[in-house]
Amino acid sequence: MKTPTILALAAALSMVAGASAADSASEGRELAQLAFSSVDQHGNGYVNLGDMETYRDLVFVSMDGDEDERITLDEFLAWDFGFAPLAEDRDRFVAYETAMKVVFVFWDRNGDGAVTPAEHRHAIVADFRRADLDDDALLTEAEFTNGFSVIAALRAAVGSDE
Ligand SMILES: [Ca+2]
Ligand SMILES: [Ca+2]
Ligand SMILES: [Ca+2]
Repeated sequence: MKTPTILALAAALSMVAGASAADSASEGRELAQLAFSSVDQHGNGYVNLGDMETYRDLVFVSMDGDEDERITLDEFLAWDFGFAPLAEDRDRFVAYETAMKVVFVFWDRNGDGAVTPAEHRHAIVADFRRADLDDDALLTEAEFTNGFSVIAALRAAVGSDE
């Protein structure tokens, strides 16, 4: 009875592994699209700076575990855009964490080891403008998923090239 059970388990595991390998190429992109739909609360396919600020404020509050209006590196690393499990699956966790630290250093403009709401807002507005390729003050899903710095950095770190 043991052998069939082990074989069945092995077959089941390889099916799971096969499925996750097939999915993983597009997972980074899907996470980016998911992030976009969270920002695009009206579901109309683009976001403006107001949508971004609403979302940014929610994200800031959810990252700020001790509610002191400052995001420390630990608080930032504890927060997950959804990329951490993907990074682990792909043995890219070091690259992922490095990307997160780089983002944090950019956000922490005065280098005091914490990101304030003003620093966070400044960074997100700058990222928005950089991603807005046609300069119409709106980000389409493509502009966001390909050009928004945090998302682009995390996608690159986990090896999502699509
Ligand atoms: Ca805090
Ligand atoms: Ca700071
Ligand atoms: Ca645009």
